[in-house]
Amino acid sequence: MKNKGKKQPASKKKEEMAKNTSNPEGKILTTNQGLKVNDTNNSLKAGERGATLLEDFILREKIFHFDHERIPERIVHARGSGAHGFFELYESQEAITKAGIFTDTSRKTPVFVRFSTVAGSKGSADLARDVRGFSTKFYTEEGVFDLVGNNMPIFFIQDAIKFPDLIHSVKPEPDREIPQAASAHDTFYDFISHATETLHNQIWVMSDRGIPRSFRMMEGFGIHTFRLINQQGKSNFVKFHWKPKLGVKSITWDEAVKIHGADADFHRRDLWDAIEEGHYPEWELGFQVVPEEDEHKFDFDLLDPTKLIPEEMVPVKIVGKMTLNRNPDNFFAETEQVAFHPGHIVPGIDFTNDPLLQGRLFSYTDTQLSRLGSPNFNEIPINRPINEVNNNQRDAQMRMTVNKGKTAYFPNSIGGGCPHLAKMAEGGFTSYEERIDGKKVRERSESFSDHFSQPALFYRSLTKPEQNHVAEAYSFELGKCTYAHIKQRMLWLINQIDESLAKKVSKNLGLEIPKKIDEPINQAIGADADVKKHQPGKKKIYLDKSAALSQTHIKSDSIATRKIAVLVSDGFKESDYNKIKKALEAKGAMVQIIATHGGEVNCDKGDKHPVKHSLMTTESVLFDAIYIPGGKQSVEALKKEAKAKKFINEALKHCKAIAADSEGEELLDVTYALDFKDDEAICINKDASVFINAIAQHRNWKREEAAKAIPV
Ligand code: HDE
Repeated sequence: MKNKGKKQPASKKKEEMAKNTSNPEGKILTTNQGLKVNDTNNSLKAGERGATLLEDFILREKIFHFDHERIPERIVHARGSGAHGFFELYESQEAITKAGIFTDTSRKTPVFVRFSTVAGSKGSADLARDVRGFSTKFYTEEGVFDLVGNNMPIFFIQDAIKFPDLIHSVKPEPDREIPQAASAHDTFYDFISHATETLHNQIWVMSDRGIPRSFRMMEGFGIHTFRLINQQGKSNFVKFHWKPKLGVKSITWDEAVKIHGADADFHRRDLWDAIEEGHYPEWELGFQVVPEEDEHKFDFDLLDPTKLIPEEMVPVKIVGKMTLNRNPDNFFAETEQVAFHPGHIVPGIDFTNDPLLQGRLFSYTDTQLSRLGSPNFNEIPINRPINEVNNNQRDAQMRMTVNKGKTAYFPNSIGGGCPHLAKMAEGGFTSYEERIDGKKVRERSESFSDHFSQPALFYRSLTKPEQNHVAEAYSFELGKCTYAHIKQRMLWLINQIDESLAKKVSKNLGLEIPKKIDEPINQAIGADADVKKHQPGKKKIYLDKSAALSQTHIKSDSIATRKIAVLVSDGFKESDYNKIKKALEAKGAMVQIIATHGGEVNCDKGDKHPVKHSLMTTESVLFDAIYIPGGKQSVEALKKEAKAKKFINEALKHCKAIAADSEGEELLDVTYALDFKDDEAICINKDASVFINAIAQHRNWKREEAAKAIPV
């Protein structure tokens, strides 16, 4: 691995954590009390075959610690993967914010990022159709700033008080604890269909965004409108965006289902391997800035987290770049114990009254008490800021800091008044002075009531293949529901978003789209009132299409880190292989030999090449493209292997690029590829550049309809 042993750039956070980092190299085994141990395999017994003695403190300590190794998993976003890196600013943004990370271009701010799925447990598979969490901890000179976002720019609900209901509905059904990490079940759609504000986020989850190819190929969004405050105290509204350098790429549902079995850790492995290989993923940070005076100029409310600001209305201004370049040393200590909080902000950034954000400000500290067990979770190395912490908070379980002195209160004279208050010139934080004038009410603003315009805009903005995937996703998810009235209610709602979409889904479900929904139960529980308030009459078209909503919008010609399977057996033509390998690796792709057997495989020149996987131990869905070099003997052996043909047929069905040279073509001729010879991503005896271009396109969706007939 290229990155192994490679000296990492200095990071203040790495240095700061070093005092808690332990390396066993050359060390003697001890107990937790520092006692050197000379036998950790045999307990203390009364005679060789005798009973174990209670006295054995070494045994007791080892088992005691083991018994308590687990902590509660996160109630949401339990399954995740993290990495370290840094953020660099392109140009000072001092006109709109005084935050040091956004004004000082000389800084290289350390970051720790955790990506996650939402619904599944800690051990669930990575490829669930779900929202992905995208949380970034910036260790700034002025304290920790957490940007706790998702890979979709909007959220399901408008008010934090509905969050427990949303999550209870999507989690496994409580009587049978089924299904794991899946939204395709009755309780979720029961909830969704009665809370129409969810429909926007829901249609994003049904799109390709719900099953990313890689964490490295996802956008990230802060979702809520935040504030940026400049040195003069002026506030502007802002939405945060992360744009991946590798473009936004997804996989198909059929692949996801198969990857679940072939490699449940697909995303985690992908991130880890890319960083180990030195292919550091990068994202650019962008701001969508809205001056305060423009707050009410939109057809939607900026405080409503179920709405995005189309990039055509407010462009995203790119301000800097984040690079992830270091894997954690210890998953538990870092990725599991990291505690994010949207309330961790620094001077120059502030909140708005978005009622979802306001509720989150309570939840994220509270949850750490049950998860990490103590209000001292901020002292855990991964959570510590790189600047000093001084205050009068004391004690509690697992306190690490040894505070000196007599005073733990303010104001004091005995302790010289310390720690003293920060003056504004010293970077003291003050909240933005927002004028608030209103009645105390338990209500939702009328300006939050349009639930259909933006899901409709999203669907209109997708390309045809993307739209088809949405229809298929709804058909699958609703097809898994067992209550007809829930499916019908969903059909009725989808019809309000887009009639052509509803027609496709209704055909697949074998159910009519209802003209109206009239269920006595909904009247009884008051749910109808909510839906009736949001009839399609409210649908507005303030923009025909927003190009940025289609994930084809962020272009990337890079094939860096794409995995290419080279199918061979003994006797393969080395000159074909070398030519393609050289060209692909020059562009950063990962080329792996998949052979009819493990160990080493002989080429036609007699040289031995190491086999990455035998056909038995891997699957087509784990690769982005396939190459078959010539060599009569090799191709004849592959033709006899059913798995080799399945490998090709699956890649074909999933619209991937396939290339073959010389006799390699004969293998394609015994697969369904024979019917796709004119396909632009099937490259037979073509220059490597044609294959590279086909891989960069990610998928040839033009093949999709015809490829559906391939029975794999
Ligand atoms: Fe979270 N969310 N959330 N959430 N969330 C948590 O905090 C919560 C919301 C998000 O990698 C929990 O430390 C409430 C929106 C991410 O460690 C918890 C509401 C967005 C992560 C919590 C929301 C998110 C979490 C569970 C409704 C996108 C993973 C563990 C008001 C902007 C962080 C934890 C990580 C985690 C509560 C809504 C993103 C329980 C009450 C909106 C990426 O505190």
